[in-house]
Amino acid sequence: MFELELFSNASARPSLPTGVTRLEGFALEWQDALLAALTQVIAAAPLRHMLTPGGQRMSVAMTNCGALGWITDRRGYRYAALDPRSGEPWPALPEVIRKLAAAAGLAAGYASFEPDACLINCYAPGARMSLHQDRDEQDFGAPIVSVSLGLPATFLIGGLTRRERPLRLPLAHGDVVVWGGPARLAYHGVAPVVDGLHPKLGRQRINLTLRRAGALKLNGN
Ligand code: MD3
Ligand code: FE
Repeated sequence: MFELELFSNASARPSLPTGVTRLEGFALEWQDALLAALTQVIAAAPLRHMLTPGGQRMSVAMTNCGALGWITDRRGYRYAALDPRSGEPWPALPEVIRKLAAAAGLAAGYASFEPDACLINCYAPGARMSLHQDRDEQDFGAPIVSVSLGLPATFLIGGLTRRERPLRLPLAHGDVVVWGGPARLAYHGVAPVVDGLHPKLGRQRINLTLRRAGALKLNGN
């Protein structure tokens, strides 16, 4: 009758930093079109393990679609219009990814999110991404949208300095997270992916990171 709700849904849920919006299962209704589009992109621009500027091979395999692709090699981190592996432009941003990004942006309060870069990160069991900031983009006013597919993962969300102890945010297949405003430059990472078998993706996790990397468009140009 008068039970205290010690663990109501609201209080059991770790509160997210301002500017972080989690959209649970948001991508599920797009998943088949999304996976078909990814298969095509990866056929044209295969996943590869890039080198950090320090010469370490990244445990995450990557490729890109969209006008700009994020790359790293001995010369540094940057965006490039051409895939260095082929010398060709990255595959175009598939319509389903553009629509998903815009819908997720809208759901998080961003009226017109139009990404020009989609980084595709592929994690095998054990792969991880250490704490870092995303700061290779030209306009930090635009949000970042990330889409998690396949094996579950745990995002590590720190503060604006490396010092802050990161919060752990578990994510499942189909979850979308929008990072903007005061969270845009937060340190973040991905804990080592735990082995498992996803019904559609098998032993892997794929994350799409959608960003506005180039200058923001004015008046639709
Ligand atoms: C942005 N990738 O590629 S974004 C990356 O799961 C990257 O592969 C993540 O970080 C991944 O640079 C998905 C996760 C993320 C988490 C916290 C953030 C992005 C953030 C905080 C501020 C800005
Ligand atoms: Fe990042």
